[in-house]
Amino acid sequence: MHNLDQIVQAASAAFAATDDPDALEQIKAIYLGKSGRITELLKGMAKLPPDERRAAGTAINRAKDAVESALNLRREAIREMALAARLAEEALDVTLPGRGQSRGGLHPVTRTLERIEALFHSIGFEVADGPEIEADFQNFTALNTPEDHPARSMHDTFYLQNESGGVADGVLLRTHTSPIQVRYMQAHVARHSDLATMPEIRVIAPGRVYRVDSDATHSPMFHQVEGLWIGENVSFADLKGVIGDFLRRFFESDDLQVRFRPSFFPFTEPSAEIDMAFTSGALKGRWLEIAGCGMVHPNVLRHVHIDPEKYSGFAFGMGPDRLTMLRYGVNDLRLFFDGDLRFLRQFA
Ligand code: 2NM
Repeated sequence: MHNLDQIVQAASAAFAATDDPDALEQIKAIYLGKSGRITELLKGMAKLPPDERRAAGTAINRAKDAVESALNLRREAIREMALAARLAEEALDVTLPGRGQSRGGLHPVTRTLERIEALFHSIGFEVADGPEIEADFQNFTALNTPEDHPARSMHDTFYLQNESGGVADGVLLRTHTSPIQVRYMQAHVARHSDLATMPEIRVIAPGRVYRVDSDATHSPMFHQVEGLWIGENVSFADLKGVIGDFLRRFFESDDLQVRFRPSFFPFTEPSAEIDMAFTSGALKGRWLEIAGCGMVHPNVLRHVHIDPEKYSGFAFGMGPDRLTMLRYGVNDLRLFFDGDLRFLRQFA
């Protein structure tokens, strides 16, 4: 049957001409499908005289087998080509040198903050935080800051804009971490309805603060840690003890002197600057301004509904950026905030 050989040849050629699995199945249908060429021949057998049917059936079935085996070979070949292509594409050269992993580290100011938190935690202080976008009440009013105080001016404080570009009413970037302490006192009072038996407040408030100021020793964003201890009979003597112990533990040295110099803050009365001098080493004998402090002003206590006749307390605020400069001998504050890895890696 000459015609059958041609069909097998044509099918094999068509299979070989494609490397697409879907196209291959479509070509299969032309030959072996419901009305494919081989199938039609098989159907046509019914019309043959009975004595020719057997030979025709054998020949057609042999052609059908040949087309099927050509199809199977091509299917296998296409599968192997696809696999080879995928292996080539996803090849991984395990002999290439690795990219390496660099070691991370904490920012030097973060290390100082964690150190301060651990030291105060060890003497019973809680660590609190609060929003960096603050309200005028918590940042200024509750802290006994007069309406006309220069710190409230736009020269010193970043105020947020409202949608029409004007100054949003009483919304600002906190200028110190004191509003954290105000919020802490408000929450404490709310928790303890019986103020006569309210437990002591012992809390430190570390965090970022913002002021309109920028030069070698001032950054518009810097850090503060403030501390607050409120109770019955908490005195300035307690303040001196806490600060002196803290500084000796922070600098890991007993070779230091601490002095309290009269000063002024709206939120404390009396108020003082805390100076410190090492009595040995490279900085020996130089007095360094290290913090501000004082007894919490009665008006501050009244603003958070604590009775100043029953409770008193001290507060202090220090600059961990400056403490970090002293501890590591860094002379330019801006190095901490430039993000230069050559500088920062030295602390990792
Ligand atoms: C300072 C100096 C003196 C202070 C006061 C308060 C609060 F909330 F209790 F009133 N917190 N921090 C304070 C007092 C801060 O920084 C130089």
